[in-house]
Amino acid sequence: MDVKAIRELFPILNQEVNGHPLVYLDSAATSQKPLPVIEALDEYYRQYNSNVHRGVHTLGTKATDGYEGAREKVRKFINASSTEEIIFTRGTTTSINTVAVSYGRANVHEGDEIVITYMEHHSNIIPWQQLAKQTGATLKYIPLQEDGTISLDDVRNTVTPKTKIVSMMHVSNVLGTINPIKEVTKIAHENGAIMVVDGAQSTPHMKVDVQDLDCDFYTFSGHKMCAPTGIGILYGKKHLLEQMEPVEFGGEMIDFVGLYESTWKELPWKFEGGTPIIAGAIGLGAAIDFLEEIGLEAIKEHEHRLAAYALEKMSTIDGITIYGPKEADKRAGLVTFNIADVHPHDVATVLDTEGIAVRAGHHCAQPLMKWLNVSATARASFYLYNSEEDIDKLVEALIKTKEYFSDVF
Ligand code: 7TS
Repeated sequence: MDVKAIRELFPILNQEVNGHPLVYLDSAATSQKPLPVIEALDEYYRQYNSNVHRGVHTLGTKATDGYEGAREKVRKFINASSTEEIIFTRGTTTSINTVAVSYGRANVHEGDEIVITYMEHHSNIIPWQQLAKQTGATLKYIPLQEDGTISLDDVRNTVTPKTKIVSMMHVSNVLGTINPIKEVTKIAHENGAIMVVDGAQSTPHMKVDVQDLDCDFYTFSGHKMCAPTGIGILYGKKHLLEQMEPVEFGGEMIDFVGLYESTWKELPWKFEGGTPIIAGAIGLGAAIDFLEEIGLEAIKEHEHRLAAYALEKMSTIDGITIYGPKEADKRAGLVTFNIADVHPHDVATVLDTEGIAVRAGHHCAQPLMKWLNVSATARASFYLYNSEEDIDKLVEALIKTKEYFSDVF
């Protein structure tokens, strides 16, 4: 992969921050956007901005083709069997909430169980807490191994015939752990439960095949994979989506409206109430074209190399604690860490003065922070535009940070 050529396509990276060339290591929060995506949005707004599914005029037809064309690109991208299974949402959070509200309230009852893990993002915890409260179901957690992975034995011990829903992240935004979704799905199905996957941190970085995984729902966000904010995907198996009620009611999602009764459009539109996220979907389509042209395998390989390099270099820093699996092949392209006696917010602030952007905080995973016995951590996350040089700069700045704080205190 030619990182230098790729970087040229991301205009935002070509700038100085606080007098230093920007080193962007916060792609797990949101990725930067390449020219083909920026240009697709520009072209849409300059040349064919229009509402979809209604007008017969030329711009409306073009916008509808762009919007529905993007749905087909998403279908192929995750290998769903039909575009009826691809619902445009605002992002992972909205997608998981849609499943919890629509599937959950209809199928989960008192005495049933919902199973998640200790490593989940708040977006994959709170919708299930709410569902458990509303239905009288029990929320159960699959424990973590010492190294921040899960064991299939623990999955088998936690999931029971009472379990109706298992929901799990594919890749952890804190530990970098890659979870064995295919195997967990099998265990969920053997117990009569459905499998929901939070794919926010997987789809940007690796090939995902929903038919191979056999999961029932798969959710992800466009903004972490080079697309604009405000667009995401809910994939669901057709036979489940067909049974489910819409969550939002209004324009666009209806077939017939009477004074007291209405009927819904067929899939996938019954879940897309209101004027949809047209520009966002077109931008997501352009992002998928861009990622596929480079190749998800090449991106995964590149990030794997960066993670291995970062783990090796960063572990030489005196007083550093790195969280998650120690072996690079068990994890994705991010490294979460703490430096002894320096608060992660101070680490991130000092790094920012060197032009290096990392995230500090609880990363929307407070139960995981509790499990790690910390209140916060710092995190460097990589994407296709990062290089070994970025990691060298990070390590150099971390050593400086440590020295600065040991001089001050
Ligand atoms: N699930 C995981 C695993 C995530 O990492 C995130 C966002 C979400 C769900 C929510 O995605 P959204 O697009 O609906 O907001 N994670 C992060 C992060 O790690 N830092 O900032 C956002």
